[in-house]
Amino acid sequence: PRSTDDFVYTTYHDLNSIYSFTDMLVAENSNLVSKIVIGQSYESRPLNVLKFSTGANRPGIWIDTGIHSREWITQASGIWFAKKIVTDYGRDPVLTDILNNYDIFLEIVTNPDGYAYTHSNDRMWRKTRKPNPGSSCVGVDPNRNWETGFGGPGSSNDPCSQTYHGPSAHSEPEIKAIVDFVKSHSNLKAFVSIHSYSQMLMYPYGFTVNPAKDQAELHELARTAITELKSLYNTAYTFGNMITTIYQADGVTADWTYEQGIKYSYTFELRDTGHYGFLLPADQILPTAEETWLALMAIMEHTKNN
Ligand code: ING
Ligand code: ZN
Repeated sequence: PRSTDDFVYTTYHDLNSIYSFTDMLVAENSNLVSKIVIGQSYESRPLNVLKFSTGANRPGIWIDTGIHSREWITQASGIWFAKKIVTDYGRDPVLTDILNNYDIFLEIVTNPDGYAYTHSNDRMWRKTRKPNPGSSCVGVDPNRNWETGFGGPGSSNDPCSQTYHGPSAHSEPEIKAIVDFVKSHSNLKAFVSIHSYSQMLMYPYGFTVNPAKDQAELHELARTAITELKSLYNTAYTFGNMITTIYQADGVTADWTYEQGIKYSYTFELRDTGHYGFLLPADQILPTAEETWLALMAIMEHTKNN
């Protein structure tokens, strides 16, 4: 494709194709979108974040997809969200109002080494691709590598486990780059990390059963968001705090971002509930992205109004 209008949103794309999509989107919309490189992956790939901004010194909303590389519906949805934002700005009054007050940051390929590996070697690769000294097993679970609850029982000490937490908190360059970005930005108001699959919308905590101090508000906003999502194609989501909705998970993204003071810290698990699992057919990309966008809009609108 020579423009993002020609780009095919209804198939899965490899890493280079996503990088070229990103560059085209920035070139076509340079007044609205820029590319920030927040760091490099272990294998030296750029960690690209799209910044959608219409003015200086705005608070921010963060969205990431693809932190687990095999969850292909999430990167595909992220691509569609990026195009949706540039299409709707100036047309959809709610999104326009959001972008006139907030910057949106979108990291589409949060684990690029893993994503490349899902194309070249192993479609089911989840973790990073950093070797583990003393083990023949490669990689750390990037959703167990965060400082909050790091090393707890909802993660593994075993480098061969899919939930290996890594040698220390923020040991993975892909995570450290986000940590540094969040701290230096210091004014993010919402942080949404997108996974698949299970059709869930969750808020902190994953590491403790103690309720988050904003639990009541986070719960009601989650209910609103999944009601919006369901209105499009009748897709049913469950919602609640992570530890009761899915299971105890220690060192996860949303617990750390919440503890940094980002009240609207959420994690999605997109389609489906297990029939196709990570191998969701490409004909579900468009409906999944569209319905998820409605939930994201509900979260962003609430963030703007609070
Ligand atoms: N599942 C998530 C995992 O990392 C999760 C579930 C997400 C737990 C967020 C806690 C917080 O285990 C997948 N599919 O990645
Ligand atoms: Zn995941």
